Amino acid sequence: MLTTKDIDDYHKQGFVPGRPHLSTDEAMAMREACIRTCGVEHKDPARRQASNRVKPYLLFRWAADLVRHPAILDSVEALIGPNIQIFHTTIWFKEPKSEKSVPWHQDATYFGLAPFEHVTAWVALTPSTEEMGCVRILPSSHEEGQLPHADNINPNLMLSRGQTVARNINNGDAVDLIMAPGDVSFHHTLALHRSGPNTSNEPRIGIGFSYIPTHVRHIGETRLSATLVRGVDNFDHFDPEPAPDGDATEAAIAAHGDSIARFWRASESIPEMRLIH
Ligand SMILES: O=C(O)CCC(=O)C(=O)O
Repeated sequence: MLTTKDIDDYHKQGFVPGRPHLSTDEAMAMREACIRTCGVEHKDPARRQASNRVKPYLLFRWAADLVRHPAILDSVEALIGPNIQIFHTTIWFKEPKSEKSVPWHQDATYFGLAPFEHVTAWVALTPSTEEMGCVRILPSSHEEGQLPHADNINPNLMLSRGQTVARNINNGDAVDLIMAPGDVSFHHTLALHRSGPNTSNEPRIGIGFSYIPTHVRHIGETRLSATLVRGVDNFDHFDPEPAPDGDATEAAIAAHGDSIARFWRASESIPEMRLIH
């Protein structure tokens, strides 16, 4: 799926723009399943993210299949090697005419992972254009290392405290990742990115899959869980997670609840991770 140039560009620029990975029919089916199961938020007032939009691959069969999609994993393997775990997942759901946006940030700020080898695969289930608030990325920003972030309280920012990188960014230097349904883009965990409001009459839905090589570990004291999706795990840094045996079955709800509770516990013990992403 990725060319040699794409792989070189990922290492030099910190991202690969959208490339087709799912057929139109697959993207349509995934979009319908996503709206059916996650269109309505299951909101815990104490949390910013609706629980069904975090790690849905533990709750719903469609998401479990999507994180294991062979074409996506082939591209991830080309970027981070053959032994791959999925560590986290967020559904980025922007309603039509939504003011919601995401400020400039680095994913690494929120995860507490070392070394910095995590890649986010962003899967478009709808078109994602500038008008719809597509992801915008700053080339080569991953080479600056972990940067400090500051809070910016604003309910329309999709990160919990609107945490924004404490650095001026010239928007003119950034690149819009314009995507069609079924396209997947890839960004490095230190790449600075943001997204604007959805000014269109259509929803904009993308899912960020956080993949890590099995040697990457979590630096906090809480033992977290992850799912091996390709290769072997010779490190045992995470507890294995069960794949859902159906949609939101009792067992799936229990496994999902356990995984996200650990993630939230960890996020409270590491200052950066309090700002769950
Ligand atoms: O989908 C968006 O608008 C933001 C995505 C994002 O920040 C991410 O995938 O890390």
